[in-house]
Amino acid sequence: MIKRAKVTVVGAGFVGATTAQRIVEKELADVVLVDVVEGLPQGKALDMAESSSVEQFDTVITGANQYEETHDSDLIVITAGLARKPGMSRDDLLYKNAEIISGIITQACPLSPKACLIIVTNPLDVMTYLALKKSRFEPNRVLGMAGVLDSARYSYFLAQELGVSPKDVRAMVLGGHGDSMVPLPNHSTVNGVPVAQLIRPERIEAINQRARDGGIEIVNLLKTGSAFYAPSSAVCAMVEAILGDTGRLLPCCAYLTGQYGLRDIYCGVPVKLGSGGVKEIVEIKLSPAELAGLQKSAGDVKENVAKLNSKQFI
Ligand code: TXD
Repeated sequence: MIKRAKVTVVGAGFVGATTAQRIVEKELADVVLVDVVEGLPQGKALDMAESSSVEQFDTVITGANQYEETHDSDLIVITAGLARKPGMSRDDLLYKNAEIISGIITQACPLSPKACLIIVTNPLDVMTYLALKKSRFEPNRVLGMAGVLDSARYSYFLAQELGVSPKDVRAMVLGGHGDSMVPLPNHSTVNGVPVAQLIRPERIEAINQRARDGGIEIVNLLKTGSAFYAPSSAVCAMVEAILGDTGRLLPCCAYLTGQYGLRDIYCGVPVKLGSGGVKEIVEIKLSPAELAGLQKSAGDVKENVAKLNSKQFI
């Protein structure tokens, strides 16, 4: 019998539960959904399982408050933590979520020593760095989700501007998952046609800014939480690429060892994803302004890493 892949999703909140739902409905893997709140992961898992005959999947989903059941996972997705409220920056979440991530890594990683980790919790890039240090896994197995989401938002806004199908838009956003993220109109196309040939520069700049503010736009609308439909789609795309060893080239938060002039830091860059996580960090040619934007964004991440260092988290 072929062994089915196993994914642990930590955090049964909006992002975690929706991610779990997408994974089981696509039959990518069996899922263990973990949360500290008693009954929450069990209830959501049972509810999803009860949809299986209607949705036609036979992947198994279970819920747990502890980690025993998660042993030998191929992939661990961490979405646990606090989400932003209006007026909160991603950095406001820093210390609280650092505590949560450290605890989860210490419990989950020894039980699944070969797993890949996908971190989703904000502030994303610094939480991914913390996960690397706490897990002591090889850097290619520890990555963060942000670029797929930021690029998906950017693609949607470009599609709306042009009145074309989002299916035809391929757009890329690099850098940290924060206000200094770097949309790349020069590497964004509509079925191969560069967007710069289709949209005036001032409009492109306005769309770039909307992409940078994409997260807060949703926070301000929802008022009590942050985005989860597009984020869970983005996580699921990464899970599918890793488990299926597809080699998809996606922007992910990856550990840099000199690429783009950056070292010992996590930042959003294009990577080839497959079994074992990051197969290759792809260095694309950036304009001096784009490269400066990427380096500034990585500098912001470094500042947060330094804050965690000063409080002995790392
Ligand atoms: O692009 C991205 N990376 C992001 C990141 C896109 C969207 C959301 N992003 C961040 O994900 C967001 O800022 C938060 O830091 C996380 C989770 O967002 P979500 O919207 O799912 O938050 P919820 O609904 O509050 O869910 C969090 C759950 C909740 O059920 C808690 O009980 C649980 O996390 N939690 C824990 N589970 C397990 N273990 C521990 N220690 C724990 N602490 C809280």
